[in-house]
Amino acid sequence: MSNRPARPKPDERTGARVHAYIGLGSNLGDRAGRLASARRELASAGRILSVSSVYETEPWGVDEDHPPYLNQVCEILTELQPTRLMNRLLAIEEMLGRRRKRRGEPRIIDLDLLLYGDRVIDTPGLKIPHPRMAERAFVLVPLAEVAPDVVHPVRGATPGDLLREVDASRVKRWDG
Ligand code: PH2
Ligand code: MG
Ligand code: MG
Repeated sequence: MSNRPARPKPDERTGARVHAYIGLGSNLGDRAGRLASARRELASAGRILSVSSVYETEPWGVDEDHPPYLNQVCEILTELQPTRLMNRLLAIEEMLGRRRKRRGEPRIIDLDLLLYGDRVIDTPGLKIPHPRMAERAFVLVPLAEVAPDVVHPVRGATPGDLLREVDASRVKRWDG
């Protein structure tokens, strides 16, 4: 039996198609291989419209001795409601082998829901836009590449606007 996440059931779909942006990250094991597997599995969440370059980035907001990350952003067109989409991302993480123990620990794969159209959601279980995305060069650089005109619905700013407020000097394009 496969442990692949099942295709969305009809009742999980809204019928409305929404552009959503997913941040991918890995700093443990076969980082590029995990990003590639995650991109393949994202097809179960929607149609992949664009994929940024892969960037190698310093660990941010965690112990400095953590290994460097590979980060990337994908744009998808999804019919899943936000909570369903989030649950699917968690299922893909788990299927690729992630087991959560402590917050901020190195991980083989992390899939963050950054933006879901222009929706703003602030519930205990789900916060969109991702609460820390506007401060994170490792998100903003790849997001600017795939969606230079997208507007952060709380800040009213594009990725390029937000990048002027952060240090992106150590976000380097990664060629393998
Ligand atoms: N993710 C974190 C914490 N710090 N730093 C980088 N460079 N890239 C990440 O994806 C990342 C991080 C928590 O999810
Ligand atoms: Mg994260
Ligand atoms: Mg996460």
